[in-house]
Amino acid sequence: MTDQSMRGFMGVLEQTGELHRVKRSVDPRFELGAVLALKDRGPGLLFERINGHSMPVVGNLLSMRARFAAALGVEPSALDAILQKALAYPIAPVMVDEGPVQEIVHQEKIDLGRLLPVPTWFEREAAPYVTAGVIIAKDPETGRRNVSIARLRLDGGGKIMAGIAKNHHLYILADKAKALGRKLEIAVAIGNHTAVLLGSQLYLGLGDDEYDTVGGLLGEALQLVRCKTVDLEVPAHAEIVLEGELDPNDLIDEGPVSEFHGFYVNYGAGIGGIIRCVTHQRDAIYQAILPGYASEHCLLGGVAIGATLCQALQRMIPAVRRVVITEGGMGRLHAVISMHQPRLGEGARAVMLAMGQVNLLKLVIVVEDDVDPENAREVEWSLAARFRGGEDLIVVPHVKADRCDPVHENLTVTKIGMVATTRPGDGSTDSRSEWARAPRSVLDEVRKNLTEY
Ligand SMILES: Cc1cc2nc3c(=O)[nH]c(=O)nc-3n(C[C@H](O)[C@H](O)[C@H](O)COP(=O)(O)O)c2cc1C
Ligand SMILES: [Mn+2]
Repeated sequence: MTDQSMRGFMGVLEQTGELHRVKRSVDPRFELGAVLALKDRGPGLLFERINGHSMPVVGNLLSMRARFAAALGVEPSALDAILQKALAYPIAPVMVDEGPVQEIVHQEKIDLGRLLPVPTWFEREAAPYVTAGVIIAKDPETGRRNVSIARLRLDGGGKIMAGIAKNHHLYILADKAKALGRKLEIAVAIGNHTAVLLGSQLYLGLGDDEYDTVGGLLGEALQLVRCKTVDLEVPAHAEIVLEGELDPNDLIDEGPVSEFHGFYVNYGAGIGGIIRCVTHQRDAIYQAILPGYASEHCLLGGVAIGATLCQALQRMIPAVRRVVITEGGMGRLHAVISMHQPRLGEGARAVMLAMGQVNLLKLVIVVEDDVDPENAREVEWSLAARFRGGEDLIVVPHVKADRCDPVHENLTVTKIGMVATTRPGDGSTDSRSEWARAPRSVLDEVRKNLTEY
């Protein structure tokens, strides 16, 4: 059986020297976030002493692409493949009678700010935010489950507020509950296996249960336990679970909140709610994901969006090999698509399909599969070597934008495609796509003996 906990992965990182224990005491108000930001691409950080709390905090666990692969137990080069496999072969979760996440149960006088070391992140954010909380809810009409992250602000005692984008499934479920005159029960799992975090970020359809894809990623059924006070099921090996409800009639103005682009935004009203029960492991570790423009935040979205987009594109264009949602593009806004010997016009078609598929995307670069789409230098080389501005640039103004886009005007943006591929026939009309190299036989011989030079 696979280890379905977050702490199992922390053990793996500790062995490879990629988990650093911070012994110095740290304030959860601004200081902890500042350390995570200044050590953004460093090792995972386990803060053992948090002012005012006995529970430790771990952060920056997934701040590099290779760590996602390590967490899923595959080589970095196999990360795309395991995601594609999980999407193609989901595995339904399984109920178990008990799990470590329910070792300790709190149901009296819940004060989240006291129970949990939730960081306050940025100067203008008014209160602490839970950022790694995977929210489980059920569609009030169909009973189908949904699993996704939305940040939760702590508003005192058991009170919470969630700022959810209107196009996200969780918002749609809250809206359905509102129409039925009901509240929406939620459970929030904190401190999850990477498969659960990635599953929560996949762009599936409304009604598709993200837990099934989590099983696909794990290679086995995700183990769930029944919640104590709500009709929901949570990962048995999570560190912490909050149980409660969102009240879609309780709208609370959020004020400035950070987004993945690194700026503050004012989205207006969020949905209020209440947590009535908290369960956790006896020695629970609180997971914090640095919000704002931070590697882990960007990669979680980017890795998952890239996988679902790649699957969708390959169904329509078999020449598509990989899709990378870049970190410079905040893991949301820019994509590089690699294609194998695309036919004339096929790169442009991939650009249009990608933009249609993922609302957030506004720059799509198509390269050939002889370059590494993860390598920004090679992508730029492709632009310099293969892209002709006059013919290969696609500009589509006034397209509906996501509310998150940092430069949207009235919720529209200009979307851009750049097709940086060789054209069929290029090699025969002139020599510009013929590589200048030593004879093949010499190269092969030298490569064989490379260590001797
Ligand atoms: C760290 C982190 C924080 C996030 N916070 C929010 C949030 O506060 N509000 C929101 O709407 N989406 C947030 N997201 C994005 C959603 O989790 C993501 O788009 C998800 O796929 C939505 O799934 P759903 O449509 O099934 O609800 C966050 C993602 C990450 C990785
Ligand atoms: Mn969903």
